[in-house]
Amino acid sequence: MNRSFYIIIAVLVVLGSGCKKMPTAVENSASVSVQIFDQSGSMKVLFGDSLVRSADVTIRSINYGKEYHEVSDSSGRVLFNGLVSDQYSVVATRTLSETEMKAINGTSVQRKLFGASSSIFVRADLHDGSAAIAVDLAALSDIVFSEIYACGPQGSGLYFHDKYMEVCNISGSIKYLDGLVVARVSKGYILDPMIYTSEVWKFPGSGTDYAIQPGQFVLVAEDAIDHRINAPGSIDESIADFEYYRISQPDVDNPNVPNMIEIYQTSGVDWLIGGEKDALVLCRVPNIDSLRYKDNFLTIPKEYVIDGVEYHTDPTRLDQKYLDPKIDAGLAGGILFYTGYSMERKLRTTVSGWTLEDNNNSSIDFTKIQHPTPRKHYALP
Ligand SMILES: [Ca+2]
Ligand SMILES: [Ca+2]
Ligand SMILES: [Ca+2]
Repeated sequence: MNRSFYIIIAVLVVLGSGCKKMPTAVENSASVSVQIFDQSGSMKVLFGDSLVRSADVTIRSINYGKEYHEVSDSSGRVLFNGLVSDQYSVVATRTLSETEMKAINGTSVQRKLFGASSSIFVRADLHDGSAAIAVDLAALSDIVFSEIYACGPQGSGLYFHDKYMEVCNISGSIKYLDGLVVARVSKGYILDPMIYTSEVWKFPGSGTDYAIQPGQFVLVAEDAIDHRINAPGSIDESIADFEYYRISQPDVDNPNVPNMIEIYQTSGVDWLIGGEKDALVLCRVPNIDSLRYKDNFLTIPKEYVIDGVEYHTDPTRLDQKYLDPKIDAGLAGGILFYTGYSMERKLRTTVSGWTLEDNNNSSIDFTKIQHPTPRKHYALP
């Protein structure tokens, strides 16, 4: 997924001139045509031009949350009708099969073309909106954040020790969690190649100790205990696969559950992600000792990021994002403290079963769920 080399260009061409009157058109009647162009040269090799055929294109109204999905035609174009006037985010994805990749560069390694924008404006009184999205080659993600539960349970006072993250292997083969880094993002620095992080932990293991099967959900708990004992509205996390344990603090350690390894954390008695808003990244760092401090942050090159999720109480506040939009163009969340809600990546059915949405846009990829689903998915039995 999040490789820095895809380029996002979105151009909105609105026909018509400076109309100062209020819109008079009927709502839900706007339309926008989106054309997808490939910058990688892949389509040119396969079809002789840069138009992206069979791309999955999803647009989402930023203020109303309505989503629309279409597949591009032979001219790389999709037309969305019946839209409400709003600002829209757009993501376009086109999987390149092993056969196609063999023709393109001889590798036979499945990839995808990916591009996105969060600044398409659609108005009901201006019917001829059109936009262009440029896509480029991106890696297919293998391990992603599948769920983040952070707000604390309902009806249990100010209890918040039951936070957890869950990851899923969405590739088709066995992967290993060993050494994967989880970090809290502190600062944006969109033009900086580094991410500035405050809490950095890694999975234990020396390479092949902790396998994650395709489709497996792995629970990484703040504390791997049955939280219902202390907080009736909470859940049992003694089933966790890993737990965060701060050896320097009065933290609890379930001896049956392997501990995450602390790399850098300056305060707090435990791994402590924000209850209402925060940003997390999952990184594959070749050599953890190579990471450098800058001011009070441990910096991680963006090219090491394999997934990132940002959430906020108000998911329309894209102006307040910490995380580079190339890593996560949107915001999950919409959840208040002590309401028991969680946020989980949506499921998409495929010819071979299911996968999780991964458009590098948490507004589209995640949904708010009433109850956490540790080691499971809300849409699966
Ligand atoms: Ca803990
Ligand atoms: Ca433990
Ligand atoms: Ca889950």
